[in-house]
Amino acid sequence: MSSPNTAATVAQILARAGIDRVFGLPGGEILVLMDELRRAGIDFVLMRHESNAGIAAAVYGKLRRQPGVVLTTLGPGAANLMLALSNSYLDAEPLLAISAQLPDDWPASHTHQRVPLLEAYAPVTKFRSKITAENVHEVLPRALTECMKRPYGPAYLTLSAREALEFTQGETVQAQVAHSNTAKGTSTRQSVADVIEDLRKAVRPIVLVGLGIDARNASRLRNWLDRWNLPVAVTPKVKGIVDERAANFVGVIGGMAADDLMVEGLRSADLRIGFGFDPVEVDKTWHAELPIRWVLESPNVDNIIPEGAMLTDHAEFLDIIGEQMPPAKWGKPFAQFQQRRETMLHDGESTAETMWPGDLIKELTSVMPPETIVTTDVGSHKYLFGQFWPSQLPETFWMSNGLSGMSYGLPAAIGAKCARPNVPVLAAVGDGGFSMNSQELETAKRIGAPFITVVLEDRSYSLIKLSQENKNLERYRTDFERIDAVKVAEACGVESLRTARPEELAASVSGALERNTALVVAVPVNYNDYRRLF
Ligand SMILES: Cc1ncc(C[n+]2csc(CCOP(=O)(O)OP(=O)(O)O)c2C)c(N)n1
Repeated sequence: MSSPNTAATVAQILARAGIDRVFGLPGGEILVLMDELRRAGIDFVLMRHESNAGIAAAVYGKLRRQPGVVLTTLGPGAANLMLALSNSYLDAEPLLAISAQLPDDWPASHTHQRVPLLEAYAPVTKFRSKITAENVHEVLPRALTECMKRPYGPAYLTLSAREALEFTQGETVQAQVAHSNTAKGTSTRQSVADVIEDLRKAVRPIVLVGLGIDARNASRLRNWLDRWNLPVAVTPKVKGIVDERAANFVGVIGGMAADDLMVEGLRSADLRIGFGFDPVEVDKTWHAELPIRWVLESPNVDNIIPEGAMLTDHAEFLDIIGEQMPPAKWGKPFAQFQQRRETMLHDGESTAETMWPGDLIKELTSVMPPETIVTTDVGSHKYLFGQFWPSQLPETFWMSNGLSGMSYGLPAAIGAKCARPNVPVLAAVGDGGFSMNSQELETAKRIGAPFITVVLEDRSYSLIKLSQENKNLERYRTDFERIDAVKVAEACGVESLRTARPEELAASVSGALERNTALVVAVPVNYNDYRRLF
């Protein structure tokens, strides 16, 4: 049997690593690889923009506990990956991006579409390399492995159309893509003893859970926190790791709605345990000013290990501590904060023209089951959902909060629906963000990935408009005319309606869930209402 070409070898390695879908947008230089993927049984999810393809792939991958893979052409297609790679880097989502590139021996005068891709993406990737016939067996498995090393993140590879046709030597080995933790620092028993000692002395302790926790440790974590009745706060990206309806849940930290209240609460604590807590999600500086007892199992994003951090295996830690008796009783030291947080959501009402954001959350939670995966875009609506969506289950809430990049919500919903076809998916997006990539509704329809999109319409980049006002700046160039989301959805073949009536929102979403169809609901909101929540 003749040896396979490099493109075929890439496809085989990916297939053996369990990759069944690659997201992307083609160009002439990747057609051979696309064809080899097809032959290897890997579906190519054709999208409308490479950035969206990268976001969808990363969410798909993380939910499947493997790297998501995005494939683009060279030059412009590759250049469109910056946002997705940066998001993967700062939001710890495993993403392998592969782009075409000009062959090395192309004459120097051939500058058409020549961009120094490997150099350009070096600062935002954990590993990058050119793929050749000689190195494919080494660099592709390595790239897959790097994506899954905690903190998860991106790897970037290029393959020229010429190299794709070169024949490879050697046997295709199974790439090892299981996730890996960093080696332990402190002994687990010692870490547990130290934390118990801290807690013995604490009157107002709080556990801050963040991006560095593995979702598979959710039940261990809940067992410990609930049995000991320990107050807990989470960052948006791990919403659902604890049940947010539980009595010991204090709130969401990391720049969401009610953030001043949350920071006041954190300042009033006498012990803050940073359990997998990663400040990449925090846009303020309290994490550097207040003492934190860090219990991490891997470095934080960008390989940062905070001073004095314990590096310890979380599962082992939780198994040991979960069996001990609590060293003290704390009651509900943050009750006042919990009460104030709760009240905020009821501090307004819908009118005939606009829906009060609190009603929006209330109606959607009343009809969407707990296993619903929620994705948000970036803006005021993200603050709303980040703080007030009552997540109950791990891995059911997705937002860009390290990069905080607009245009995340819709493609993230596509990735989530592909990974979990049997659970409802809700994308909550602003009208600004929606206009960045609403064309992907057609993608979702075409590939059979129906989800609910709620577009919060305020005809403005409201978060930025509020910021202008807070800075006493003139309101300048932050408003826009409406692009009718209902018509956009229709144009993509998706059912849609506009309503400011809470009951109509609930009824339409509930109907779409029953029929398992995609739905876009445009909900007019008043940007001023957000003031009462921030
Ligand atoms: C790609 C990108 N561009 C710009 C920003 C800055 N930004 C943050 S929020 C925001 C406004 C978003 O507006 P919209 O999508 O309508 O949501 P809203 O704030 O109205 O809820 C902007 C422009 C960003 N975070 N990401």
